[in-house]
Amino acid sequence: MANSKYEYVKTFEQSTTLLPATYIVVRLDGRGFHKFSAKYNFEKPNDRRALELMNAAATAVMRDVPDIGFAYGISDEFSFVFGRECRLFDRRESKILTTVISTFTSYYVHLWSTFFPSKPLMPPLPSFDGRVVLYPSTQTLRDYMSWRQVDCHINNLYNTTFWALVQKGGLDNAQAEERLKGTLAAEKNEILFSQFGINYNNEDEIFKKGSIVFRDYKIEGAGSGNIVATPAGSGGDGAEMSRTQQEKERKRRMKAEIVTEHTDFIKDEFWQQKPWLLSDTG
Ligand code: DGT
Ligand code: MG
Ligand code: MG
Ligand code: MG
Ligand code: MG
Repeated sequence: MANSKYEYVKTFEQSTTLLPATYIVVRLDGRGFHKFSAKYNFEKPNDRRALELMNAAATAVMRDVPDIGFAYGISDEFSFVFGRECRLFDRRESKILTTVISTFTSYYVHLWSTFFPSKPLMPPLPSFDGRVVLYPSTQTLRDYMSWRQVDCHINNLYNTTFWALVQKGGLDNAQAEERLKGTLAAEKNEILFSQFGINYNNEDEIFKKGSIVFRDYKIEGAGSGNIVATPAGSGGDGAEMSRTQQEKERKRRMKAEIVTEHTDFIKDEFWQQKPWLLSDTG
């Protein structure tokens, strides 16, 4: 394209390049979902259809953006994790963030009617904001993940007890809030059990643990037996991959089945069983 006298305006463009060798986390969150969930009568405290819609949208994002290693969702939020060696968009922050947010939002709207067939979406339509956070080590990334899963647990125990007091215990919202003020987890468990016969341990895992979405190479490799899993976005030994290697890795990711689990990943076991999710170089 010929240069025009206007081209100089490009020099005003700025972009942030994300630090190399760090995990990239994009966390998105529904805007005003307090109101949005009320408008569509989401079940309280948890609406399974709403959570499954979030998971379906996240799965679609992972299919469209193979560089994403895995994702974790609770409530109206989802965190997408890119491996430390990820080269997507030369690690330009705005490209990565906006691609994830807009792809997720599109699929959320597109898939809405599958999960809420009798509730057509009407404006104001759902939207999501997001941020990028970098984690320099596997430990800090795992602590980030654990922070979100602990949040899921704390919120869910609170909400489950709160709504039991309101829906079954006849308290109004303010009374339920007052009843729970300052209570520890054990007390909430006790209220649930002694007052309502609910054993919190038997609540659905999707509510207690949230949803982790990842590529399951084991299932894919079960037949051929020779799938060598490498950590997300890396050459396995921390070395830069050649172009052909990168292309091969990309194809392998695109072929892998994307699965959702509701499982504890604060303990080591989950990560040990899926070594391709984390780079183990520190
Ligand atoms: P924000 O994020 O600052 O724009 O504002 P909100 O209203 O989205 O607040 P946030 O993200 O802190 O909290 C999520 C809200 O979404 C919270 O009010 C509860 C609601 N929500 C999320 N999942 C469910 C669900 O499964 N059932 C119901 N009833 N509400 C839900
Ligand atoms: Mg927010
Ligand atoms: Mg929100
Ligand atoms: Mg939220
Ligand atoms: Mg363009």
